Amino acid sequence: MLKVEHIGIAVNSLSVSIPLFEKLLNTPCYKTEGVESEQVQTAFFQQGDTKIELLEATGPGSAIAKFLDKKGEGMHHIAFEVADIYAEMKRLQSEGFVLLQETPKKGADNKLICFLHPKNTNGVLIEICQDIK
Ligand code: CMX
Repeated sequence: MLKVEHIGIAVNSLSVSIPLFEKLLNTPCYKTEGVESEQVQTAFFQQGDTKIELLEATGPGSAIAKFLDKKGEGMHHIAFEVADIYAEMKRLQSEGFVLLQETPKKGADNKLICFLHPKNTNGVLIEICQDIK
């Protein structure tokens, strides 16, 4: 793993949380982007070498909607940047981690992504991601 690429935070409303995080981090939101396949709308903040991603559900089938229903707003996942997502998925699988995708899928911010099931990672949802070149 190269670094923490971003930390994902589930929120009820981006229109409330974007100004909140702009004040908190003292930096503007540099991008909002919808990911239709995940039924989420995202907002990004650069913070040094890493990012904060706010996630709002856009449909009841969204993993974020389910998370908010069950746990409420809060930290949703940690994403690690990797150099070769295919090699890293193979390595993690061989170490016994449960991958939630068989092949990487397209995520927000021009990334290929794959999630690991939180049951096998001490209750923390982990994403690995790689820039699409
Ligand atoms: N962090 C930690 N635990 C989580 C979690 C999260 N983000 N989301 C769910 N869980 C836990 C649940 O609390 C539950 O635990 P218990 O069995 O102890 O109750 C368990 O995982 C199963 O969860 P569930 O509510 O029954 O939900 P599902 O099994 O339907 O889905 C998960 C859970 C992680 C497999 C699913 O949310 C998923 O596939 N996530 C990956 C995709 C995703 O999160 N997309 C949104 C972000 C997209 C983006 O960043 O662009």
